[in-house]
Amino acid sequence: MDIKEKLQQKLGKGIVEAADEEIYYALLEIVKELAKGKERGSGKKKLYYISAEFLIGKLLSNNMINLGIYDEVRDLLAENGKNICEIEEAEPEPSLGNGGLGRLAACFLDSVATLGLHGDGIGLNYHLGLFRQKFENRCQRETANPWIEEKSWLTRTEVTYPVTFKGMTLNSRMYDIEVTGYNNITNKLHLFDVETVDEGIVEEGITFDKEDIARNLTLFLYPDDSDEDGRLLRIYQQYFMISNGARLILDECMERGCNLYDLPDYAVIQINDTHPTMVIPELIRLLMERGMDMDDAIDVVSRTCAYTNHTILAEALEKWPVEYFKKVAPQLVPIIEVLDDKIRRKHTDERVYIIDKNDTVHMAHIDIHYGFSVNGVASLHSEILKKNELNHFYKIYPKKFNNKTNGITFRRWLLHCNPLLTGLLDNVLGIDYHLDSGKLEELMNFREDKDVLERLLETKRENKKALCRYLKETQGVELNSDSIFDIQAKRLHEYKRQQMNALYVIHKYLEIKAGKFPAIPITVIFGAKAAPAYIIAKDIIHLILCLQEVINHNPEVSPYLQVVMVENYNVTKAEKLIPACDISEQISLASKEASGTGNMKFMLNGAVTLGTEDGANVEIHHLVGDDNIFVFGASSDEVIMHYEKKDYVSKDFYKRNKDIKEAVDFITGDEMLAVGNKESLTRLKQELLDKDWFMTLLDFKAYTEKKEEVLKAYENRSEWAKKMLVNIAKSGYFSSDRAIEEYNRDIWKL
Ligand code: 26Q
Repeated sequence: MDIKEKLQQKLGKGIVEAADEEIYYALLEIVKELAKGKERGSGKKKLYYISAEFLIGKLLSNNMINLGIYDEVRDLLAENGKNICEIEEAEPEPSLGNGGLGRLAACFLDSVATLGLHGDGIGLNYHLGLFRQKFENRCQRETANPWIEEKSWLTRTEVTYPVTFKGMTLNSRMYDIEVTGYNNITNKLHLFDVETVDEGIVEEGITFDKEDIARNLTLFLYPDDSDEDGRLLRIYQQYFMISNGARLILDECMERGCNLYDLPDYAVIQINDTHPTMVIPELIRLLMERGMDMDDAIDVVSRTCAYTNHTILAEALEKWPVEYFKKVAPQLVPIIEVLDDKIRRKHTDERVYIIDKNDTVHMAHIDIHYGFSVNGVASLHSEILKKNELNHFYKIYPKKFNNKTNGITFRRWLLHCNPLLTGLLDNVLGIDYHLDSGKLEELMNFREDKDVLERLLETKRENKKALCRYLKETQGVELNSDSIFDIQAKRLHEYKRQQMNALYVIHKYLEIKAGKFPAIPITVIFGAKAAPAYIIAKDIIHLILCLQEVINHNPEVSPYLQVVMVENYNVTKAEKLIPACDISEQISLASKEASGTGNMKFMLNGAVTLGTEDGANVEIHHLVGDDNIFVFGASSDEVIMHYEKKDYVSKDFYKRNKDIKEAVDFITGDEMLAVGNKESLTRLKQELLDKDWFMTLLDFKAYTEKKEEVLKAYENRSEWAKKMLVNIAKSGYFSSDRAIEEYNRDIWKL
C-alpha cells in the first residue's frame, strides 16, 4: 500500500476533508509502523548512552526525512491543499532537556542510527519536561509543559523493574521511542517511568509536593537545585534512571550470551555528564548480587563505563552529601565507601578522593577513577580539563583523557529546518553531502560564483521573512526583514553573557538618540530560559524585556534598532530562528563554554559568528580563517589568570570608560524604571558593579568595537555572501556523524 492509501485508510476520509490534527495523528501512526519495520541494530557489542536529558524536539518531520518519505508526504499534502508546516504545529514538543547537553544526546542518537551502529539511549520519561516560559509584566513565569497525549511517539513496553529506595519500592515501566537513522537502521530511546506518577499533584505553575516521590518522580526535568527537597528529588530521579538502566543492560547482555565477566565485550556505557554516575556503584552492586566478587565486579564495570564532561563551572559539578545517599539509596553507600577507600590507599592527594573531608561525594571522581575514558567536548575544553580543572587526575591517568568535539545532526539542523538552503545546496553540489558532510567543502569552488552568492543571499532574505511572519503570528511583534538579524539563542546564564549583548543594545540606543544612525537597521533577537531559582538570570530577562518595551516604543529609534525576546525558546523555535540569522552571538567568557553547539547550527545555516575564543568557537575560527569570523575579547589564559590572581575589579572599568558607565547607569535610569521593576534592575546593576563574576565589563569595549566591524562588513553584500558561503562550506566537521565515528573509533569500538 502506498502512503496515500495508508493515510486515507487511517483518516477514514479524504485528505482534503481532514483537519490538520487528524492528519498529524494518522502520519504519527504510519511513521511508527514504518520505523518498526526497519532493520534493528545488531552485533555483539552494544552502546548504551545514558543521559538525564534527551532534548529530541518534535519528531514527525525528522522521522519522515530519515525514512525517506518526507518529500512524498509534503507533495501529497500540498496536492490536497494542506501545508506540512501547519501539520507540524499540531505536534507537541517533548522538552526533555535543558539545553546543549540534552540536545547533544538527541543528535548523537540520530547519528548512531544513521551510521548503522547498535546503540540505545536510556533516560527518564518526564511527563511535563522542562517548564514552559511565559512573559508576564516583562518577567519570566514558569508553567507546566505536558506533551504526552493519547497517541504519541512513546510505545509502552512490558519491561518493568521494582526499584528499591530507602523505605519504599517503586515499580518502573519502560517506554520506547524508535530512533530511525537517515536511510538506515532503527535503534531505541528507552525512557523509564514510575507507574504511580500523578500529574494531578501539580498546583500553581510548576509547584508540587516535593516529598511525594511516588507521584512526582518523573513529573519534571530538574532545571535547578536550589532547595534541599529539590536536590533530594534529583537523587531519586538519578537512582531510578540508572537502576532501571543497569538492570536492562545486564538482562539484554545475558540474553545475547554474556556471562557477566565478559560484560565489556557486550556493552559500553557512555555516561553523559555526572547525572548518571550512580550507574557505576549500582552495576557493581548488581554484579555482586549475582555472585561476582567485588574486585572482579569493579574491574568489569571499570572496563564498561566511559564518561563525558560538559562543564568546568565549579558550581555545576555535582557533589552530594553522603547523607543524601543514605536517605535515598543506602545500598550504594558501602560500595561508594569501598571505591573511595581504594583510592585513599593508592593516592595521597586529597583532591582525587571520592568522599571529601566534609563527607561529600564528588560524582565526577567516581567516573574518572572507575571509567576507562574521560572526554571533553571541544578541543579547548579538553585541554583545560587536562591542564587545569582535572590536572591532578590527568597526572594519574594520562591515557584516559581524550577530546571529542561536539557535533550536530545535519538532518534536523539543515535538511529539516532550512529547506531553501538545502534546495540550493542540492542544486549546486548534488546530495552526497547529506551523508558525507565533508562534501560541503566543495562549495568553496563557488566562492566567486556571482549566481550562487546571490542565491545564498536570497535564501537568507526568504528565511528572515518567514521568521517575521512567524513572530507576527505567535507574538504579535512586527520586525523589519530588511534589517540585520543579530541572534543570541541559548540558556540564560551569566557566563554566556546575554547581559553584555543587552549593554550593547543600550549603547546603540543612546547613540541613535544622539543622532548617530546605523547604515542598516539592526534587529537583536534573544531566546533563553532561566532556571526558576536563578535570580540574576531572571533579572537579565527582565532587563531585555524592558529594553524591548522602551526601544520598540521610541519612534525615533525603532526604525533603526529593534529588540525582541522570543517567548519559550525551545527546539522548535531554534529551528525557525537559526535559518534566519545573519550574526551568531557566541560571546561567553573565554574558558567557560565547554563547547557550544548552537554556534555550529548557526554556522551551518550561513550565519557569521561574532564570538570569543571559547569552546568550539576556537575550532570554527581555525576552519573558516580570520576573514570569516569576528573574534574579540580576553583569551582563556588571561581569564584563568584573572581568577587565579583575583585581580579583576569591574568597577575600575565602569569608572574609566564613559560608554560603559552610560550603559550600566541606563539600567536603572528613568526610562527603564518607568516600565521595569526597580528591585530587579538595581540588583542586576549592582551585580555588574560589585561582582561581575564573568567579566562583562572587561570585554565590553572589545565587543562593541568588533560589532561595529561586523555591521560595516555586512554592508558589502557580495563580500558578506562569501563569508556565508565559507561558513557553510567549512561546517562539515561539525556533523554529529563525524563526532560519533570518533567516539566509536576511540572509545566504543562497536
Ligand atoms: C546539576 C546539578 C543539579 C541540578 C542540575 C544540574 C545540571 C543540569 C543540566 C547541570 C548541567 C546541566 C546541563 C549542562 C549543559 O547543557 N552543558 C552544555 O553541554 C553542551 C554539550 O556538550 C556544551 O556544548 C555546552 O558548552 C555546555 O554548557
